[in-house]
Amino acid sequence: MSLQWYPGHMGKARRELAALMPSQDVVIEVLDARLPAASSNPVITELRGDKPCIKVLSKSDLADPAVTRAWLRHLEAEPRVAAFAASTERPQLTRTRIAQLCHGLARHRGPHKLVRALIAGVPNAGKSTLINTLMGRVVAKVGDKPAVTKRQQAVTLQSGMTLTDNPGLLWPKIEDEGAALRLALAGAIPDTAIDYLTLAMFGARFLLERYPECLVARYKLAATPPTAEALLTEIGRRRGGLGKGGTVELHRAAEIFVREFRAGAIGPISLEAPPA
Ligand SMILES: Nc1nc2c(ncn2[C@@H]2O[C@H](COP(=O)(O)OP(=O)(O)OP(=O)(O)O)[C@@H](O)[C@H]2O)c(=O)[nH]1
Ligand SMILES: [Mg+2]
Repeated sequence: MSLQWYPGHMGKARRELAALMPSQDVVIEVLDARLPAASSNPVITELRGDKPCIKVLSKSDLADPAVTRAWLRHLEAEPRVAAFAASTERPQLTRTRIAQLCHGLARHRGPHKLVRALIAGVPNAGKSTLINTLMGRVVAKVGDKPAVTKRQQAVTLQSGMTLTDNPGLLWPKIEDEGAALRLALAGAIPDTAIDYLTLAMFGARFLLERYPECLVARYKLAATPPTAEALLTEIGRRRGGLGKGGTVELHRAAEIFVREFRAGAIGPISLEAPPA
């Protein structure tokens, strides 16, 4: 299975990003902390070239802290890359660290030059939220679905630094099935492009293997269910995923599971670990 979701505005967004890139000092690539590899966009890597980059692991409150620490070490080892785990729970820390990292990475511009940075990443990663956090007020529309931002938006921080928000960008064909499913499970691909049952079966299998204790606690299970289907059946029973006659409708249980995963209700979970 490969996944294709490349609406018209994304081709335009790619061209606008390419046009903006030469004038920028720093690229802030926003990755989803739960899936830093799958949410790393090869188009952005290519357009960036060897420009300095801050890889922001956003939504780190939703990810497994130990895995996030391992990702930070892994990403920091890349040349001209600084990495930072951000969460809306700690806005002041985000403002301070991003300012420090931008000035450190753009040192070559000289001490009195104002830094220009662009923010890019896959849809729904938290780019516009980051720009609002850095501005200290709402300047960009955010929303819990992909493709909320449809055009570039430049703002100037109090420090004089300029920041440009960009629409979420994917690439025309996501060949890696696991990566496509992780992106969709995290909400980077709209729910119309892939069905809940496929997503939930994938997510349930992964969680049963890696985070069974989170499932047992969240759904008050007596024991770890033996299969993904058994887990969804249990969730359906407990969360009102029942159809006529009281039988569990798996697709309803699947939607409940996907929504609870996205909201972080099952626990802080990472879908990917860095290579050993
Ligand atoms: N839990 C949590 N949610 C976050 C965080 N940052 C952003 N979000 C949520 O993630 C969703 C997407 O945020 P946006 O800032 O709109 O994402 P975006 O990358 O600009 O998305 P597009 O413009 O659609 O590409 C929103 O519901 C935010 O509230 C965070 O640190 N923690
Ligand atoms: Mg946005």
